[in-house]
Amino acid sequence: MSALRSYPRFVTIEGGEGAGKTTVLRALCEALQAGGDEVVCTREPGGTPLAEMIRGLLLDPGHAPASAQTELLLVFAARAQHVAETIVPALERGAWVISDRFTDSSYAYQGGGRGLDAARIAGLERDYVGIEPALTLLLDLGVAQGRARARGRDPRPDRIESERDEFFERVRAAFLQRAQAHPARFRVIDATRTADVVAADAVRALQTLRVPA
Ligand code: T5A
Repeated sequence: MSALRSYPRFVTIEGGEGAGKTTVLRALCEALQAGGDEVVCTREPGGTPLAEMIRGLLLDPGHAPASAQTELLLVFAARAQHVAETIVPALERGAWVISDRFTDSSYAYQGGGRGLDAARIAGLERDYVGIEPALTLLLDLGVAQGRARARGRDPRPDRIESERDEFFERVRAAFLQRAQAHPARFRVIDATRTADVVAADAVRALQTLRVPA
């Protein structure tokens, strides 16, 4: 049995660079708000003032290179604050929480990308996070296509975006492995299609969730 508490209104969006997560986040939040539900739309690293400051440290190209361990601890420091200050209070009052990235990103980037041991990440998840989403939408597309989209949005790469293609191939493989290992929680969405089609798929997946009234 999982040591993590699963909340039925907690949904995460995952994927590599430029996969379209922000675009899907907007579509899900609008769909829930149109139904009159309270929804907290958030992101990682970030989602609180302190966690957004940690995001700045993590992504600032001027801080390269951080050791893989430092990077892991920083993403979990930001996540611990995000969970305590934003996510759990919202879920406890019955709101939806939709997060652009969560712990699966650490398994993919720090585990797959940087090569850190998944057991170590699982220990931090158990000790400092303690919760998991009911639904994770993994937007999957090739590395070259994703990087081209991300560059189209902002041509200046941040510290992690400056990594080589091989790094992002390992990230993608790790995400797909996570999806395979947790089939009840994950839906893999083909993100090569147009933004509208991808968003519609994501909204349909959300509608399959069983939530208490
Ligand atoms: N990180 C994060 C870790 O290493 N460990 C962790 O534990 C966590 C939580 C920041 C970085 O932090 C790392 C991973 C990241 O490197 P981020 O801000 O989520 O995370 O970084 P990105 O993945 O770089 O976010 P992007 O904003 O680049 O990508 P999105 O959100 O996936 O894509 P989006 O929606 O902004 O779209 C990008 C562009 O493509 C277009 C959009 O209009 C936009 O211009 N687009 C499409 N075009 C064609 N077809 C579609 N279907 C499209 N969907 C969007």
